[in-house]
Amino acid sequence: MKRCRGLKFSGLWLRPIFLTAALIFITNSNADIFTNSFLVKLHGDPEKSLVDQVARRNGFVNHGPVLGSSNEFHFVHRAIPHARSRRSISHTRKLKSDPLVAFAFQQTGFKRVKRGYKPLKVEALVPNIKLADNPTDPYFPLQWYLKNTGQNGGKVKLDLNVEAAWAQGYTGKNVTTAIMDDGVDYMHLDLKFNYNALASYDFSSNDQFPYPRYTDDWFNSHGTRCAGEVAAARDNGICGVGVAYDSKVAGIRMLDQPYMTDLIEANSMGHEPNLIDIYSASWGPTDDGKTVDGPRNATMRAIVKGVNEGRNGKGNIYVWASGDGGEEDDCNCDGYAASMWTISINSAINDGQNAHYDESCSSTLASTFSNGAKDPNTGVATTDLYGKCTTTHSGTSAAAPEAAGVFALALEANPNLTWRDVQHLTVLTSKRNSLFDAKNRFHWTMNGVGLEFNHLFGFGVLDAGAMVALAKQWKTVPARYHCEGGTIKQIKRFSSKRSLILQIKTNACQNTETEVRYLEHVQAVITLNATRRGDIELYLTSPMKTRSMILSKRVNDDDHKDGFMRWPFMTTHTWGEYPQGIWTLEIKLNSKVPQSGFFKEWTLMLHGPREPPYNDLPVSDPHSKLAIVKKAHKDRNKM
Ligand SMILES: *[C@@H]1O[C@H](CO)[C@@H](O)[C@H](O)[C@H]1NC(C)=O
Ligand SMILES: *[C@@H]1O[C@H](CO)[C@@H](O)[C@H](O)[C@H]1NC(C)=O
Ligand SMILES: *[C@@H]1O[C@H](CO)[C@@H](O)[C@H](O)[C@H]1NC(C)=O
Ligand SMILES: *[C@@H]1O[C@H](CO)[C@@H](O)[C@H](O)[C@H]1NC(C)=O
Ligand SMILES: [Ca+2]
Ligand SMILES: [Ca+2]
Ligand SMILES: [Ca+2]
Repeated sequence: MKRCRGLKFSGLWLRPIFLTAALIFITNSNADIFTNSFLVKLHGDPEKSLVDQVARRNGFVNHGPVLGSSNEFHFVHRAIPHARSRRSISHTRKLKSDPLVAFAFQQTGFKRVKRGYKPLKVEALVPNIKLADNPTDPYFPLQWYLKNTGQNGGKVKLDLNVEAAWAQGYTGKNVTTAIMDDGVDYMHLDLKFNYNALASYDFSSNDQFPYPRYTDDWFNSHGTRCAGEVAAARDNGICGVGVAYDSKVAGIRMLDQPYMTDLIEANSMGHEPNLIDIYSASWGPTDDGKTVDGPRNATMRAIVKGVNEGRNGKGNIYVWASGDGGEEDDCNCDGYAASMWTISINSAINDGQNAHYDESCSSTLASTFSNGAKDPNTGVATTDLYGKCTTTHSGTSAAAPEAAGVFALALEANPNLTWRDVQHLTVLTSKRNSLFDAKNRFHWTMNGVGLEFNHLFGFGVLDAGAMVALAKQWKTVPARYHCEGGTIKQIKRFSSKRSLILQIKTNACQNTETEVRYLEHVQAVITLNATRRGDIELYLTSPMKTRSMILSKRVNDDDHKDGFMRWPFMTTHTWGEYPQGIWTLEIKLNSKVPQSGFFKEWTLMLHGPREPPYNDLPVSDPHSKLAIVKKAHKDRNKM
């Protein structure tokens, strides 16, 4: 953890406790695979020719610096198999004995899966409906997520409201979204002219050309489909149109090798952070409902660096698909989706229900649209491999790029937006519309400052028209602080008969340098174990009485050893609330058979500004969320 103290989070130095919490992840099931990639640190600031020489004389190839570092490099050994079950001790030892090598660390391999891939037939269907002011692209009428006219049983106007953004003149100009995936067919005539080659790279095979690898079943069509949703060209007679059809897409190919490594993820998420504005990821740890996994060391450093330094200091926007594990999984067990630095996006289908594969969790910020209705023509229409089009792109995979497209429109409307501004805009302009839980478990609830949220959908569906309008007049939110609100460290037993209720009373670092008065994200960093991890349910209640389910029951998770080790459960539901007072954590074991467990530690981390965030923003609509929250903040300050 030696880099920890040196990490800068949003312009502020953090206490080690939080860093430890955020950086350590349980990596049990992944410890058995070793790859042929090594992280190698050299002494001093060696020139490239010297680095190459060190690599060569030890039998390696130098794949370049890690995160732009001057002394950390990615070495690959061609003679070691890509994946094996033992460490290559002799190769590591040889490297370490080189006088120029400070340390060498062989990368473990783990699984990262695409969200929503199913091998699907390509459609030849070309409808010839044309509407006056609509894009003339043949698939546009099938893009109900852009304009829902009730086609195929959908709900009229339940869409991203992009036309209202286009009408204001915003189409994504000069904004680049990177699709971190299995490649992008950049020869596709609907993508070719919006392809940003300079910002693209292939980390799966280390070259400049992230072209998808051919397979008979079109397995590697995922990235191309995502790219089309963001930036397919308008009025060219080909396929449909992207949300931000004048924006650029970069291809970052990084999912197509036998195992994922920390270095591939880190290099991808840190690639060209001043050329790339938005990174879209539609993959993550396996959605099997029993995995607890997240970004490793270098990847975590890449995200933090992107958020603090990317986009010339305004911060990169990382958009994440919340996961396809359905009811059986909880996206707070996915450290990428649950991170404060990613915007995780869930999906609704064309009539407003959640999709059956949707995961729920309290860290989801908002939703867009995907497939799942009975009518098979209600998938996501977009570009496909080799010049084709599809109508059946699917999963939360399809939802994340739609959000990336909407954020591209907002960044064109106001290039000054920081990564936090984009999250605030998302909270303030997303709509409940007619989104609902098909199973009637999760209801829309008002938080302490009048913001409506739903455990499945976050603050609702993105509204591009409203977002660009507010983006245009936006004033950057005040500085963010990180306050450790309190810690309970004590071993306490709980069981299926007896829940455990813990409370932390906090003044939110009042009268210190890190005082937080208006919440953004809240984390409960928790260590505990149980005889069955999947039966644990956790609830966090704020001083303003907003109750977040920070962990739901996961029926497949039968872990009985690891539990959670300083796991940062995150909630967005208390956004805008005042953090002072009593926070309550409720630990339940929801099981018919007797189970028990031990609580060990809970640290409450509060994040947000000290100054009221929307003071300088004019209110035009008294019923807007902005008006409601501003009034709540004002009333509070009178108290
Ligand atoms: C992260 O990497 C640094 C070196 O780059 C190392 O010193 C530290 O121990 C690592 N932390 C973890 C949690 O593995
Ligand atoms: C386009 O974006 C780049 C950074 O991504 C910026 O440096 C440049 O000024 C922008 N150009 C225009 C015309 O806005
Ligand atoms: C962006 O910031 C610059 C410099 O602070 C300012 O001049 C400009 O008006 C801002 N643009 C918008 C759209 O807010
Ligand atoms: C959980 O932790 C307690 C206290 O450290 C330990 O005694 C117990 O064996 C652990 N239980 C499980 C199921 O691992
Ligand atoms: Ca390639
Ligand atoms: Ca087109
Ligand atoms: Ca998941």
